Amino acid sequence: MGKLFLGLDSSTQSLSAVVIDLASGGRIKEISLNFGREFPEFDSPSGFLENPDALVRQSNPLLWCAALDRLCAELPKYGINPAAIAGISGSGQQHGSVYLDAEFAKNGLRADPARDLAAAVAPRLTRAVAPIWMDSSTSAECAEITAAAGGVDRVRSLSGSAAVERFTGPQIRRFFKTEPDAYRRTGVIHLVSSFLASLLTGRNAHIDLGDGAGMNLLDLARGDWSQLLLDATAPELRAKLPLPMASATQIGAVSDYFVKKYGFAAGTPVVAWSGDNPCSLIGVGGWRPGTVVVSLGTSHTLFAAMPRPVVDPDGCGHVFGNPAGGFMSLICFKNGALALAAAKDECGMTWPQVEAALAVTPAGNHGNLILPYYVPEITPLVLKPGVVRKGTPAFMAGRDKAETLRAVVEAQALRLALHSAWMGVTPDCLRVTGGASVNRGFCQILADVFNARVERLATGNSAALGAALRAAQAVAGADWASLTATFCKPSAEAEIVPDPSHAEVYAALRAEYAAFAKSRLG
Ligand code: XUL
Repeated sequence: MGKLFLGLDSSTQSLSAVVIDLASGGRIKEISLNFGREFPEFDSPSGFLENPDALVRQSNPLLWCAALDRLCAELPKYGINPAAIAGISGSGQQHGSVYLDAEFAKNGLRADPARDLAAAVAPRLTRAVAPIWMDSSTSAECAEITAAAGGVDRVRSLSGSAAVERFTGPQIRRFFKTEPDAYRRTGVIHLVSSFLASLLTGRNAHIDLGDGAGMNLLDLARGDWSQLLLDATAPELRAKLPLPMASATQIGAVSDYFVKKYGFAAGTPVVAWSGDNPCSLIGVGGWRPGTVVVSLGTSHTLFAAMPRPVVDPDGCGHVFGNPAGGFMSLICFKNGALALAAAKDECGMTWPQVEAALAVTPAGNHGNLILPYYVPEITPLVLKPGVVRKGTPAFMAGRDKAETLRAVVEAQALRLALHSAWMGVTPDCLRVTGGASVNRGFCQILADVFNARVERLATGNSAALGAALRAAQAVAGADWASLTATFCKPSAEAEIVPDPSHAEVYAALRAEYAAFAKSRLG
């Protein structure tokens, strides 16, 4: 058997792959296809469809099919022989859902190698769009589910999260309410992760406990759907959901389509896909409690493996399954990469100029603060976007461009610290991953705000790496400790240490930022 394992990551803005070689301990390839650039025909520059309603965010699931085809076709171009791959797993943006008909539910996907995946999937969709994690349009459904299930404490203690707008259960309820006929025709509802896994195997894939916990439907303690939550969400829902399973489950082999069309070996095992945050937890080596991870991707998240589930009394944080067993806690902010890019564009800057702006402005930013809600926010819940400033007249007027950029980054770092207090972990080290982790100035601010060392890994794509490691663990029986010691070593040159004088400034600023946010948001 070969020793190559393929990890895929279908995120908001791209499909990426990481291939690892277990025999040599090397990560041999990283590939990424940006949806906006590579697939302009889907009109989704940032991976989702434009919508005049800022609360509605949906993607075209056929885009994800097209990307999977293209990526498999391109493997040889990157020196990867699909036939040498010994196992595959994957990661998907969390919470998004795909709606398919009774034929798909019964027989899975019969794709013709002479055509493409999108052609096979299109007639099976009962809903042309997939609501994604950026959607905030389901406040009414959250309230209805909460009331029907017996209150917020009940929902939170059962599922690990209060009912929240982007989670799959409230999204399913909205679909049932607005398109009852299409809901009735729906045979199976997949997460992005289980949908992509189903494409690979041609059979309906299980939903893993890591990603399944982001649906407001799973009874975390039992590892099964909660009948109370199913009933509170939509009728006959259990029959439309794949079974939840441990993340390490081998769910089948690659289908004939991938064998005939791309040359994968018949029988190549596919391991259940999970969510991008659970996969990142593995990909940065954070599988056991003790490591706190900050992911600076399209969303900004902070998460950590937890020995036992701890729920957020403020209702913003979540408990998901840890693919290595047990649980992980997480907070998520929607105003991540795209908000920083919006601030950069407003100031007419390039990324090197952003880095320079952070270098010339002082910690604490002369007291200039921003609430950076370029789009509706999740943590805390802000449904009406808007950027609120506090500070000097020049800053208030938007004339201080460098200060504006620093204010956005400081806000992004301060809110990570403030909203993770409920987890009860005081890290002396943060592992930082995701696209913006290459930005040294940003990581210095994180180190100073948390008064903790920042470690960075060689790959920004920890979700795809985590998926490859999960495939290796499940298929080859490799253990987590040695896998992560080999593949997730932080690079010593990339380490950033806190500056004690800056840490003092931020310790004082935390309370001021919290009070500013509270005064504006209630
Ligand atoms: C987590 C969340 C986001 C998405 C991004 O709850 O909504 O981090 O997983 O892909």
